[in-house]
Amino acid sequence: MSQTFYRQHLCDCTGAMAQVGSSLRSRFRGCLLGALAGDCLGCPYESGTLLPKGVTLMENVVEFFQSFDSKRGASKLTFTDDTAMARSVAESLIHCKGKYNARDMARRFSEEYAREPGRGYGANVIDILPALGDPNTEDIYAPAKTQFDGSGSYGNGGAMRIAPVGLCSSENLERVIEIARESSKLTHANKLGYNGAVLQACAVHSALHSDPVTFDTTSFLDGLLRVMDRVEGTDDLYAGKLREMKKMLASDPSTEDVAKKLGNEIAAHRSVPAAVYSVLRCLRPVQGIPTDNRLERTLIYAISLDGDTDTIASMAGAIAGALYGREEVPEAWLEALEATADALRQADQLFDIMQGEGGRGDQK
Ligand code: F2R
Ligand code: MG
Ligand code: MG
Repeated sequence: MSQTFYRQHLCDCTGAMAQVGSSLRSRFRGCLLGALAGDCLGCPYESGTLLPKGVTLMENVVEFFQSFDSKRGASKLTFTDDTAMARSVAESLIHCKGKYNARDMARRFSEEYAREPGRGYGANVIDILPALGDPNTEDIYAPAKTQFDGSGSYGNGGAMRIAPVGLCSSENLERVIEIARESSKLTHANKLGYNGAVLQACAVHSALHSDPVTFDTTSFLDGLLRVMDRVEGTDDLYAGKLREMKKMLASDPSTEDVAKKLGNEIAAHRSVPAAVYSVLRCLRPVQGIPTDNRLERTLIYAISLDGDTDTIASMAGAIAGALYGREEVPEAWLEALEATADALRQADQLFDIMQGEGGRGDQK
């Protein structure tokens, strides 16, 4: 099933697979560094920004990116819950040799939160994180099902942390979908929440195995559409947004209109599509963003959508980093951001595990 499914649903739509070992390692690094950078650089804008009169948000973000290097000095730009949880996902996958172990991952979420509760976690998820580390919790998926009177959270907390799952199978997309869905359900039992994570993980996975030179936007979106049509069944929420994106990429609306159409909020269905769109729009130059670096352009654009800036930029950074690789990450970021060494280590360990499985990573 695995390779056939992959080829039918994604690979044949996204150009030749990236087969070269060193370049694939670079993409693993680019993915985790891109996610970290989006979180750290988007964080100062998450709670809204008081803009000087006559200055647009995009102008302000461009200025921030151009000047943070010289302004930072010794203090690092810190990460938030997005990275705190993504690091736990990565660490669990590494510890379990690329396999998903629900209890191990849940315990890591809980311990990470207990260690540093002030990383800006979602207001409701914190109610269940302690139970995820309690060995007396019989059904590890049960706490999430109690959220919001039993409807479960549709926050973007499942999607914001899912990038390592997109890296964890070389050809088996079915496995990526399953781990994304199941691991999100540890905290997000609402289908909008976990399906957002599925879309984000598949976008990372597809970008990882696409050739940035021959990248075809329509094929990339068609691949994701096939997945989401199947995953969502009769719902047409994420699939509908992907279809809408095709039209938007042709008409090129303002960032304000993109935020209205695709969202920029804390809900998964109002933020994951905006992240995917940011990557695709920034394949080509954007008026007002004066950089040739496509990863940097993507983060500036994603933050300029306003709203849940750390999370939308982090998700966009993960996808763009997987596509462009470590080479697109400015050296200044490595100096300025917290925990870049951890991101590099985790990327390398995940890469080595996937290579150790003969590049298959197929077994559960
Ligand atoms: N929490 C934040 N930002 C708030 C400001 C942080 C501030 N800077 C600080 O430092 O304190 N950001 C982080 O939260 C988002 C991820 O949230 P997650 O993990 O999904 O949490 P939760 O609690 O499950 O959901 C978040 C909110 O979504 C609404 N919601 C979810 N499901 C709902 C449902 N079924 N019905 C109604 N509302 C629902 C609620 O308002 C939840 O509190 C990321 O942005 C991350 O950066
Ligand atoms: Mg955050
Ligand atoms: Mg956020």
